[in-house]
Amino acid sequence: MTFKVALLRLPGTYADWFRRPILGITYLAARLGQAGIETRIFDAYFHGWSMDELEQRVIDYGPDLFGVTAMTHEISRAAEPAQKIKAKCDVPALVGGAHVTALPLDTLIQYPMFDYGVFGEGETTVLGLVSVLRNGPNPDRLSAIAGLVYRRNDEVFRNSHRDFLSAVDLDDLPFPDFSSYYGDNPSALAGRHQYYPLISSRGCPYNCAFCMQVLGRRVRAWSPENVLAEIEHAVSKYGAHTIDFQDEIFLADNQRTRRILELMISTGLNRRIRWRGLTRVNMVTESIIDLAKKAGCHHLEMGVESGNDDILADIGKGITVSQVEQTAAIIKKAGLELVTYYIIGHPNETPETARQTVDLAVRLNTHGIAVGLMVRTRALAYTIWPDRARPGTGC
Ligand code: B12
Repeated sequence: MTFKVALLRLPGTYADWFRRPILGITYLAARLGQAGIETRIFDAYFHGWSMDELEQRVIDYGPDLFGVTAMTHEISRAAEPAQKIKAKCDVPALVGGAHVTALPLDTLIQYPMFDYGVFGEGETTVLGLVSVLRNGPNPDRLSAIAGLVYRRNDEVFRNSHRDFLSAVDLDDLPFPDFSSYYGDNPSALAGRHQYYPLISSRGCPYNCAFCMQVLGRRVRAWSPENVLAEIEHAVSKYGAHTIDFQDEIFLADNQRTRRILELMISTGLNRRIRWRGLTRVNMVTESIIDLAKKAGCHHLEMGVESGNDDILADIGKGITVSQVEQTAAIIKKAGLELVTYYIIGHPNETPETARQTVDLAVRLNTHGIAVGLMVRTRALAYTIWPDRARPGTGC
């Protein structure tokens, strides 16, 4: 029996800020497709569709199950297509991503149009759900799917947390499926401002108070060989010339990163592609920057968060202003573009500390900056991650 799944991303809230695919649903599409389940991504943000257009396209596709990806700032808007599509197609609605991961039970209680929610990594959970739904939603079988929250007779149930995929599991995953974005166009990513998003590890070992760790604190990484194979795939399938590493921390002076960079150099990949990615102030050395540059790096981004050492200590960032200045100097001296991120509105922030942050940004004079405004909610991410000492929901 055929079973069709639609995966949705909502229209953007800020015009054209980031019209690029997102990895979460492309991994789900790849995993479902590998299991022979017809899956299509409907990314309204990427295609510039309105909410009405998104809903109509999904209704025309006629899925047996549809799922929406949502961060916290998107969750209330995610309810709208869920309600409308259900009314037309009478099929179950699923929600996944950062918000339901932070608040699995609350999300389903607050948004009754969702029948199911997936918290944490979704690949195995969604496959389990589809295999149950194909034969009718048997409550006993649903309760056995780790990482699932579901509704039965007006009650909401949350199953146990699913273990994160191991490094071996990651290497077994198919490459993300971008076919709903690029079809088979071999020059889809050949345009000047295009790049291929690639994640080479999941998780972050740090414990910054403002950050939500959707993918946990234990870092699990694809093998360097697999990372190189994915880059070759991006080049041959879509004509990619720039790789955007979306790991929470990609560039660090450690053995695995060095191996990836050395492979890029020894295979000559560094002459065919360039790459950009995130790093961390305390993980940069001159030697890793030299190697990164040789391996084709042209642009790095890093979180600075504040220009005040007491605030940096309070938020558990584990860096100081003087370290920030040293690291920025190393990266800029190597001739790489550097973008720095800041937050205004930390707990205990005063006009004076905010001013110190502005002054630091001016002093560093980086290629670009991004400034987040702290928003506090009642949500506590540590309700799910028992190893988390401090609460946070993301900035
Ligand atoms: C790369 C990235 C970006 C990129 C790309 C955006 C994107 N949406 O991918 C950029 C730089 C543009 C970005 C921007 C923003 N981001 Co951002 N970003 C990330 C980052 C570092 C990695 C995301 C990623 O690719 N993960 C890899 C994939 C494989 O994992 P995943 O997305 O979590 O998906 C898995 C599961 O969540 C689940 N899943 C996801 N969707 C669905 C859907 C269904 C139906 C199902 C079943 C399962 C499922 O299954 C997936 C596979 O296992 C995360 C940090 C993190 N670790 O999550 C922050 C993060 C997601 N971003 C965050 C925020 C706040 C933002 C901004 C709002 C910041 C701002 N103030 O402007 C903007 C929003 C832009 C927008 N409108 O899309 C927060 C979200 C917090 C929250 N509670 O919602 C995070 C968690 C950062 C943080 N630690 O605080 N971001």
